[in-house]
Amino acid sequence: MKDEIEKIKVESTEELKKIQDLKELETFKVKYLGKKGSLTTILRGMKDLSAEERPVIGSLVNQVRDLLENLISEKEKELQRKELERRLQTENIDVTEPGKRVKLGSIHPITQIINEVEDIFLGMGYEIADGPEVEKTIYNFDKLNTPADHPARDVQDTFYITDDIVLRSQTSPVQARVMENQKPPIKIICPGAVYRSDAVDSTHSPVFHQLEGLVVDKNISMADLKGTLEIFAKKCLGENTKIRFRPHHFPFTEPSAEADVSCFVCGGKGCRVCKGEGWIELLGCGMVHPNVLRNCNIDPDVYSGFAFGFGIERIAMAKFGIDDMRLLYENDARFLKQF
Ligand code: 2NL
Repeated sequence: MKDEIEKIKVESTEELKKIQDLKELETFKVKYLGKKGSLTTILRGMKDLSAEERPVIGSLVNQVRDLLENLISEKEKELQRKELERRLQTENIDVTEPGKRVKLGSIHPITQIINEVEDIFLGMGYEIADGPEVEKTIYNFDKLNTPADHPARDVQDTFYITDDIVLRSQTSPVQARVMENQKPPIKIICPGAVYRSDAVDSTHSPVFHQLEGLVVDKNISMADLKGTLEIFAKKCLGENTKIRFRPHHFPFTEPSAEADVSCFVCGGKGCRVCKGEGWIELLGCGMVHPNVLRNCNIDPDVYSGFAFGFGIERIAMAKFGIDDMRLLYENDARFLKQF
């Protein structure tokens, strides 16, 4: 049995020298020291030895096992070092290689129009106001002089969350909130997403964008409204743009009007963009209804105001010559990068 152990010692140390990688080393470990390994088998066979032989053989096996364990651990460190060196040599990164160019996106046409209109009104001393898109009916309708039986409140047109919470159908509730919380003078614009229960087609989307403006102060008149919107139209669509006002009705303004601008493509002669009319409908506007002022704790005998509102998509489509609104929401880079 001594010879057998000696043989295992010589053979295994020779074999270990030839091992090249960690996987081979693991196989080696199992072969000699594993549950069914040759040294373990010898230890198991010791029960058949005499009482004199047993301690001698036992200590011999232990010596060889200790030796192998030490050699294996050294070999393991050596192989790990070699593996690290190999990886450091092969996995090096050429930091001088040019990087992959990240494609730059472009500003969405809707955002471009919002930015442009914001700049025009900021230049006239307006502030930008923001508010919730999930809104109480009292702000979306009641305070804006749109009573419970008004057709605009129909569930057919508005997305109701509960009986008294809706997805805002206009940005005016933001203005009602500002009037409640701030004393005049008020000069604000409110851009943002609004929601209406419309079927999708080339000119309708259940989510679109509006920009409304509001001025409240002492002695604000229809002349201020007309002057302001004329300057806006010229700055937005070109200095030669003319503007005209037609009587209209909105529940939150009195009097109310719609404003058209001379076609910025043909200058008024009539073309495809203005459908031969020479004029393009731009926005709705009017003098803030006294009931609206009162509902927002502003005394209509002291203060007056004007307000206006328009759809951003309509302006973007007219300005960029886009004939289908759906293109604005599909996020197709081939379309968007043209603007
Ligand atoms: C349109 C017309 C309009 C307003 C919006 C407004 C807001 C307050 C008080 C009074 Cl808080 N008026 N906003 C007024 C007239 C017209 O929008 O066609 N929008 C797309």
